[in-house]
Amino acid sequence: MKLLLFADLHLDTNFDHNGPARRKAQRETLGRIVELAFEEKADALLCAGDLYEHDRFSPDTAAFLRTAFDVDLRVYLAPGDDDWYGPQSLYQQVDWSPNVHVFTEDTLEPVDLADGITLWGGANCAPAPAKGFLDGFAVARGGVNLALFHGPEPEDIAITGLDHAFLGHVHTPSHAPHHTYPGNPDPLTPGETGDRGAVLCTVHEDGTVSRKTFDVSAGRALLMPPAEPSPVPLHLGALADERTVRGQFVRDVEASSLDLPTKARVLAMGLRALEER
Ligand SMILES: [Mn+2]
Repeated sequence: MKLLLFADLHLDTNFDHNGPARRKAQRETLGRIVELAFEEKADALLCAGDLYEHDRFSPDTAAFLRTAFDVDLRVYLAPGDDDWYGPQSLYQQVDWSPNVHVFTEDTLEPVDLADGITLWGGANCAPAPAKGFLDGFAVARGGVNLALFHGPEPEDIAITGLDHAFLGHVHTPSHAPHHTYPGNPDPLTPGETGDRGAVLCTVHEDGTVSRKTFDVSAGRALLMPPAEPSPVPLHLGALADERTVRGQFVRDVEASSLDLPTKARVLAMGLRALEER
């Protein structure tokens, strides 16, 4: 069975700069995630919380999410501490399509993913620090047991009888034998690089999981303000001596029969184009 996991998208979050463009890009990232699930023929899509931010979401976001998840694919959503489940939450306001399952209890509840494969999911039900879902939890079923929730790294997953936990909350990706944090797919703060994104998790019959991370970020390019194009160097003599494509270009233009103003224009445009390759 193949499950596509993501977490911590934080739709509608506040950014220091480029806010509107980056919030738009976050939506595009979700679109890419849903597309990827189809491309990779995933059996279900899992979100381990912090899908959006409760304090900032707009009615438009609710409509966007309803449409984004209205697809021919099972979708499981486990509310986190920033998108906690409660009477006022987006999760309750949306009339989800029947393929979407929102976990609503603050203890882990089982759903059948397939014959012999159970997914235990839970919700953060208060705007409090994410809770420890595994405290006192023990699996009461045979077969392969998986979990989906939002919280700090559990100390010992195997002791609960779970084979693997799909998690959100820790934004740095972590792929351990019994748990997976995919990390936030779109950078929220500078320096969030590395192997983060949506993680395709293949669940084997013995309960082990193999993983492949896909970069789905639409917002990364917007993280830094675009660099100013550098001015064209004036010392063409030094450039013409370079044993580079740029040097050859300068020598060819200088040796051509173009008039001086045209040469200058061609050099300026060509050097800029070469620099931007
Ligand atoms: Mn988060």
